[in-house]
Amino acid sequence: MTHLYQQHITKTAVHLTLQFFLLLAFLLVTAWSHAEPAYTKVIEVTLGDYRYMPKDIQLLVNQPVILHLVNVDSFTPHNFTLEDASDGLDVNIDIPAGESVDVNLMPLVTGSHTFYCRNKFLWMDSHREKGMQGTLTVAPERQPKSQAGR
Ligand SMILES: [Cu+2]
Repeated sequence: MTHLYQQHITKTAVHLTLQFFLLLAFLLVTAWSHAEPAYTKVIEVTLGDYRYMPKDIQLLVNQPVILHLVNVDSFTPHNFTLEDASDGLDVNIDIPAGESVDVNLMPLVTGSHTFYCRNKFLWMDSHREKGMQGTLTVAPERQPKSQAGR
């Protein structure tokens, strides 16, 4: 008898604890999703083995982003170059081996641009010739519903 009673108590306690954690999780998720619009989108790009990952980057016009460039190579320094000053995209930045650099971008015009690594070691092929380049595409802004008819 006593054994059954205790088991019942324990089960109730487990259920209450579970419900508490579910409620907590729900509140956290709700708070998180409401906080989302406040921060600038971060796009992580990995540099290593003469490649960018991803090699295709999609942006929206007039939407600021932070490119988080991570050089995962142990010894090879890399670079990220974009030459489109008129489009709000003018970058030439070195990322030392094993380090990361953040770049703020504000694309002003839609279009497609090539980015690449400027580095070259002695007589060897440049990193770009080894395949270290990619495409950054700026797509039209999503229209707010109130302006859809314009
Ligand atoms: Cu490189």
